[in-house]
Amino acid sequence: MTPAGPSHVDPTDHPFDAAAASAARLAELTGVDHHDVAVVLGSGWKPAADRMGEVVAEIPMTELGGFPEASVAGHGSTVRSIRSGDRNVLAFMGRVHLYEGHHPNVVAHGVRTAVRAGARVVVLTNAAGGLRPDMTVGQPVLISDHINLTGRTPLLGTNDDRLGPRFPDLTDAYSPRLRDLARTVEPTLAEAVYMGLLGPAYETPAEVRMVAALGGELVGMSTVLETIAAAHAGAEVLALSLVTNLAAGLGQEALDHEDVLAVAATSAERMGTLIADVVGKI
Ligand code: 8IG
Repeated sequence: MTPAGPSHVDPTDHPFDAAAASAARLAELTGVDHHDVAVVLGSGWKPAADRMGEVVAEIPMTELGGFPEASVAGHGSTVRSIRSGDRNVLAFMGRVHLYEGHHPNVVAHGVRTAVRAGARVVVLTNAAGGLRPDMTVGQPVLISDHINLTGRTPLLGTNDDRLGPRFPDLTDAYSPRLRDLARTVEPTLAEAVYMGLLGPAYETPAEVRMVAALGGELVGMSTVLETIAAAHAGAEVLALSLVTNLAAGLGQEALDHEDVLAVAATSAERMGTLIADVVGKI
């Protein structure tokens, strides 16, 4: 589980220095000296990257240092530098999850790298299970807040003040300004509270009832640590979930990752347009 890469700075113990090294390497490899907006594309959102503008450079994430080698051979994630209007967008075509066994600082490394590269806005996307009765499969939902039930945080350990404060305020972690802006693109966008769990098993029906009792409206296995890292660093976050299934016990069928991917593929075009339009207005 040791993150590999040319920077040889390990985000686990040195998150700031690792992010600074990766940001420097990013500038070197892309020829783009700063990025304004970062977008993390989760399951089903990758086609969105093709609609955000002109691809200036695309490189394997492992080239930046601090990112783990791909767990599936030949499926290493890349990062794109995209010119969108007068802005430079850094699009991560995939992410690192806690359930893969990585340290929270490795999960947060992409966001921290983007912030070091200049990004003041971080757009996080994911696929999630929906709990609310009005939610339908294939629907995009804005995350208004989260409950971090992973039991982890990228702020664990001695705080490095260069990253952010010891005790960051998360009240407006999911930027009200950016949520309003997203609704100017798509006025029908619903909002929900996302509960982040470790995974990788989907919940039991009893756990889904627990999530609902605690105020969770979406369930997923990503995003919350990235949001904490971004907010800690003073960046604004916009987060979007694609509801790819109803949470366990609420739908008719057993949960299957293939179905999740199929829903995501069907929604890709709409999600791509949505995210591209939002990024264009940021
Ligand atoms: I896609 O139902 C997707 N990711 N925890 N539960 C959790 N994560 C998910 C789910 C789900 N669907």
